Amino acid sequence: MGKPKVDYSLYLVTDSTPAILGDKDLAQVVEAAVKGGVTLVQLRDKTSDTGAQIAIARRLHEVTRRYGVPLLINDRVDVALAVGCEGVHVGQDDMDLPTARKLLGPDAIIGVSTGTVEEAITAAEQGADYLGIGTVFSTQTKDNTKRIIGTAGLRSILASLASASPAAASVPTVCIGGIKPDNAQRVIYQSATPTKAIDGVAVVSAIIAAPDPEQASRDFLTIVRTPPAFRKGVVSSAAAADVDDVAKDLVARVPALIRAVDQNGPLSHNMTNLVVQNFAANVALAVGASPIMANYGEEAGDLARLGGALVINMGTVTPEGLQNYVKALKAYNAAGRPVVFDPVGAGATSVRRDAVKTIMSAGYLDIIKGNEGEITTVLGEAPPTQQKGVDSAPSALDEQQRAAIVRRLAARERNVVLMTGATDVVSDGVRTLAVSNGHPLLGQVTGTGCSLGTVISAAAAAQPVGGPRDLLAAVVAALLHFEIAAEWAAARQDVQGPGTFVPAFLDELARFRRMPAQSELRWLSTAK
Ligand code: 3NM
Ligand code: MG
Repeated sequence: MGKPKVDYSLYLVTDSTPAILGDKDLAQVVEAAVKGGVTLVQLRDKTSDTGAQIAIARRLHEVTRRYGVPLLINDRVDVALAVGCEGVHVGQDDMDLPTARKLLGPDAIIGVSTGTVEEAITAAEQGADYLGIGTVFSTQTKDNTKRIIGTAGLRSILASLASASPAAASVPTVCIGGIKPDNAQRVIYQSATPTKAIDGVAVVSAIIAAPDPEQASRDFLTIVRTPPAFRKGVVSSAAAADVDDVAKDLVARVPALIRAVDQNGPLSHNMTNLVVQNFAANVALAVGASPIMANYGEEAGDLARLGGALVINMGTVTPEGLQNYVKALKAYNAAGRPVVFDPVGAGATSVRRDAVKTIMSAGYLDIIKGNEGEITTVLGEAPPTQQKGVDSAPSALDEQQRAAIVRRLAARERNVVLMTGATDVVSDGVRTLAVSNGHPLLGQVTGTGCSLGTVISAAAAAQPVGGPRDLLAAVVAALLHFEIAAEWAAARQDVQGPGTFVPAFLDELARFRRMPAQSELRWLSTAK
């Protein structure tokens, strides 16, 4: 006999409550799901009497055996023994793993629910065959969930397992809780550490409550086995290179990236605040992009197919606006087009902190840009100074601390993060660099920071669809275009202050985008 080799890719956990199963027959739903490609099934029934559980378990086992898929029983070791199925899944409050192992023997598959690093390492070292890690997102399906860990929590548990011991490093893992077709790829991608990734996803309602469980399973399996559209063609940096080499390499590519915006005229779709719509649209035009200021989420599906990029700027967030951001974010993720998130005033109010959480659990944000307080808030730590408004406060951190925050957030989200300030810090979690271009006049005109998000979206959108795309390089190009144009504008004779600066800045942005030769871009070495 021996232990069967298990494929954890798509793990179906059952639920027989009317709210989820409806009036369907559970055995028929499971058969449809297994036909559709579910690779593992767990009978989870928290209410039925023992006799009824054994009866349904026998019916399910008859189905799963025919398709060569293992059947596990939630919690009930006695039911698993009675039907002779492949194993059990135990929670932290159920029978302990060593006892279950003693009763079921070495060949049984025994999985354990874990929600913390300690629980995960303990279960792995006690010989769990796999770990269920959750709860990832809030879910209606389980009423007593202990904690919502998000993709960041999932990633930190995987990272701890990877370094704890050989048993912990090699234990297969699945994640559970609110996993749906529209978030599974992002969860798999964002939770992966360099040495450990989840082996599959466990779902209840996405399949059991689906009108056609066979089709739902088939579609879900395809999704789980396909890399996300939003990472298509994106180059990833394997290891931190010498910072001078990184800067040199990025700077060398800046002229071509600026010209790409000029030549391609990419769409920059802005869902931005009421204050900056006009200015941001003018900045987009000045750098050669094609702006659309469209705040209605229903439009985003069509707009995402036009090959541009989206800016979500929550500067004047409202409940309706938040729903629109979420719709647009999902549409751009599905189309594989970049999203720039500007968490304006993130630390200022509880509404904004909640908005950040809602947006970040709704989709993948390719690029996050903000000032020191905003980026620190997004990382989930108290901002260094209480923010009074949406404008930048003076820096409370030194450059090393700022770089550490940016690098940590980018590594956690597996994206690109830019923290603006007198010195800007940008990182993809591996490559991190500081840029000290810019001019104080930028701080005296409203909407400049927000319009930088627009320029970044244009640079991100101008990268070739099939790749190679380097979003860190796009951010650096946009930042240098923006800040050096500001320096040139401020240096002009006709610029006397913030009023005359604005038209000069637009002119210099437009002039800069046509400056072709590498030799004219020597000043770019100011990036370090
Ligand atoms: N266990 P859905 S969450 C059964 O966190 C279960 O351990 C969880 O249902 C845990 O896929 C959960 O419908 C319910 O969100 C998952
Ligand atoms: Mg349990």
